[in-house]
Amino acid sequence: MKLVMAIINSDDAQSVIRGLTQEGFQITKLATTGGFLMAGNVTIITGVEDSRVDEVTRIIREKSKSRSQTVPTVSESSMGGFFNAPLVEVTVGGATVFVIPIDHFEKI
Ligand code: 2BA
Repeated sequence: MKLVMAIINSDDAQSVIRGLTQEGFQITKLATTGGFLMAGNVTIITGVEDSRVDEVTRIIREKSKSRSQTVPTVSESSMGGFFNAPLVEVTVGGATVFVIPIDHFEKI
């Protein structure tokens, strides 16, 4: 058995969750925040049999798109305080997917 943990853009989260639950996967949705952009994203965790891992990643791939985002950078001034530095463009997933082996699974 595996734990699939997927960090998903908030805009794609509903579509991914619908796709997974329609195929019978049980999921837990966590409200998370990316450390770089400090913007909200969604982390989905689902415990699945090894034979269904490919199906989960296929659904996530189909339902999430990568997009370009322009974000302001903030730098510290030598005089103290902060000032706005140039905008930077980053490509944001899509999804970042981890597949983790599970030693033990039990519902109590
Ligand atoms: P954030 O950390 O907010 O990162 C958003 C996007 O900013 C990233 O997209 C990447 O394109 C860019 N980025 C992140 N750190 C950077 C850096 N040090 N320098 C330049 N650009 C940087 P994604 O790679 O698609 O990641 C989307 C979100 O997935 C991340 O949000 C984070 O919440 C999560 N994530 C990605 N890789 C991860 C990892 N190895 N471990 C844990 N979480 C991860």
